[in-house]
Amino acid sequence: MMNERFMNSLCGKINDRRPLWIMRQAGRYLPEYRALRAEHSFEELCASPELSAQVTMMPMDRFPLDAAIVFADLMSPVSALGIDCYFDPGPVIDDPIRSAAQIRALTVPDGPEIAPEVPATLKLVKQQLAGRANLIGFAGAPFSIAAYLVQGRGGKDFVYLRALLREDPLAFGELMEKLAQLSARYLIEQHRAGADVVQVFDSWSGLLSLSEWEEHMRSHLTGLLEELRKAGVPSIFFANGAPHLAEAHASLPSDGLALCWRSDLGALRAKLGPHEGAGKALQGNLDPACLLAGPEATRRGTRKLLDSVPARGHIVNLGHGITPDVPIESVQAMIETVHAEEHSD
Ligand code: 1CP
Repeated sequence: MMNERFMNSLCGKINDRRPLWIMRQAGRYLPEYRALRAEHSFEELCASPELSAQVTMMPMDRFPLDAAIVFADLMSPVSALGIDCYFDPGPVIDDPIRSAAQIRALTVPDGPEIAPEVPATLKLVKQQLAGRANLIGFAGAPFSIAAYLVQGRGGKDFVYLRALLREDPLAFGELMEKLAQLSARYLIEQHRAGADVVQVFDSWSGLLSLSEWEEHMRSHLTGLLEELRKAGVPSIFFANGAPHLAEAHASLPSDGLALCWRSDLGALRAKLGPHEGAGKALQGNLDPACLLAGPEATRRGTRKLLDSVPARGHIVNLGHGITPDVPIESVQAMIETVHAEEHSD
């Protein structure tokens, strides 16, 4: 049976119920993932399309989710720029990009040369899904990839990237432009390989003020999303930790906007107007901490979310990735609550 609920909601069509998937649904909260990780490093999993496809399918085989997201990482495409990146457990770059000369030296390769294992994984997953759920490809937004490239590892405030912006805005802009190109080419290849839609993850966009974002980021994100539109690739833009940018993000040329739990999706829907074909799908945004709090708290949180956001054009998800220590019962409670909703609009 074909399941197009996710794409229907993205396009603002009426559905029998709201679609649901979970950011980071293929990860460490699953015992079968932890078992596979006991045998293989994260890099080994990512390098093998067979293993990546197996991990992508893990949550799909366990739960009736409406979309699968390809197993890869935000940093998967950067080796195509000639940058070495490894995981401990998050991304680490021993020789971070901190100078204009390093930025100038980066060249963006053609699409087929960018992380070819990811399109190869998508082809395998597409076959294995056989239409029972939609398939999502993804890449990082320029600012969020740069956060790791410039800092050298994960963090909370990415002060080296913000320092680069103040010290040399031209070099910062060149880095954003190259990373936007990289993501656009990579995402078009993922769509060709079978992704129905692609999600652009801007995990660190909230670190800029609205005026800095308007001055330094809007044009790069618009360029990236316009390129996807021109190539016929449906897109969702995800912004974490950036409620002050929500309306600016809503005006970007993406088909859907996903926000973290700090934003009020119902209030945003009221401002944007209904999604009836022309318009924007909204995705999210249950606090992942509800799942950690257990199945009862998850049911309450999910019901509240469903009550506060009109069903049409709403894709249910968490506001950020599922954390490794959540009980599986909480995931089941979230799914059951979404499935139990009486269809109202
Ligand atoms: O098994 C392990 O130890 C590796 C843990 C892990 C996993 C499962 C990492 C390292 N990445 C991933 C997979 C991953 N990463 C997916 C695949 C889909 C899925 O699991 O369902 C996706 C979409 C990502 C994207 C990603 N990686 C983002 C963007 C989304 C977000 O959460 O904001 C970011 C910021 C990363 C960086 C990253 N990779 C891994 C870790 C632990 C981190 C965070 C590092 C940090 O900032 O501290």
